[in-house]
Amino acid sequence: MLVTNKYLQTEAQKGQYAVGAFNTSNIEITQAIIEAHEEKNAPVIIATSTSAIKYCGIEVLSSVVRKMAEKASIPVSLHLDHGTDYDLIIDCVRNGWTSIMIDGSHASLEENIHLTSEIVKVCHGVGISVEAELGRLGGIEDNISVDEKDARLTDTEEAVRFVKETQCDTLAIAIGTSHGAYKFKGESKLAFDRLEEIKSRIDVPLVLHGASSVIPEVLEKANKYGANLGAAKGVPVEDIKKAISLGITKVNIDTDLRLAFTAGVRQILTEKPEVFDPRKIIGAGRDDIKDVVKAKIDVLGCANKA
Ligand code: PGH
Ligand code: CA
Ligand code: ZN
Repeated sequence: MLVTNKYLQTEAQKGQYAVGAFNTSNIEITQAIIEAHEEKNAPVIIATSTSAIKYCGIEVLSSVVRKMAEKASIPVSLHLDHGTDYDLIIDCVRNGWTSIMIDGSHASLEENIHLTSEIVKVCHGVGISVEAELGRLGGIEDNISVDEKDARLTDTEEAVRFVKETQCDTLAIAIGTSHGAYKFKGESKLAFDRLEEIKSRIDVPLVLHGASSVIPEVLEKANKYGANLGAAKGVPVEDIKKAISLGITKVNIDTDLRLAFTAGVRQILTEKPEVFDPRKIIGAGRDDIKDVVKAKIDVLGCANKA
């Protein structure tokens, strides 16, 4: 069943758990995400970046995710991750996305408010929910490098005004995470006090981007089979749990699936050099992604919430 992020996150807010937003860019990743959630009876957000849509073709990606979602025993949202291009957003609206993220986080506050309000008008007219972003994450964001010094936490007063004026359904905030596999040089350090402050002032459900944990066992396995991912470091599971306890209801995960896929594919290619059937190779990656997604569901607390 296809639903919106607003619906899933409102339910999550009531139940004090979070829904995962997992990025996909092909059939196998989508299968792994949906199968894991069906087995755990958990709701899910399938996230598609601009580059994933370009990689697959918008109609093909829409068909794959929507068809699997319609057949699934759980609620699924098809979500545009970090939408920045008006034409692409309209294309997603026309092609059956149920949720749109408008990322105006790189613009000034005034511009972000203007941009987000426009998208909210379009999307609300057709029953699509809108996630907006305020504040900046460091690291790589959909192939755009955000300078570390530009990374900036969400300002609470700005968030209050932003939500009121834009009427966005959910809000992504910056509390010290970043995209990619190299999030922290030393210890992880999230601004939980800022999250608490924002949560106490606004009612819309909150989103945490850059929430991959760079799971040590997965990293070890990838490296064992020849990967070179030296100082990769993510957000510890305990920090994710704490963020959820303080009001985060959507947790964005892409890097952890990429790492799992890499580990699985490297293992089969190393251990079974006689294999050359793409289904066996990619299928091994799919199996490893599915295991990681199932573990995530336990961290997020969304099992049996479908
Ligand atoms: C994310 C994913 N997508 O929008 O925020 O972040 O790189 O931590 O998986 P990660
Ligand atoms: Ca952004
Ligand atoms: Zn993100």
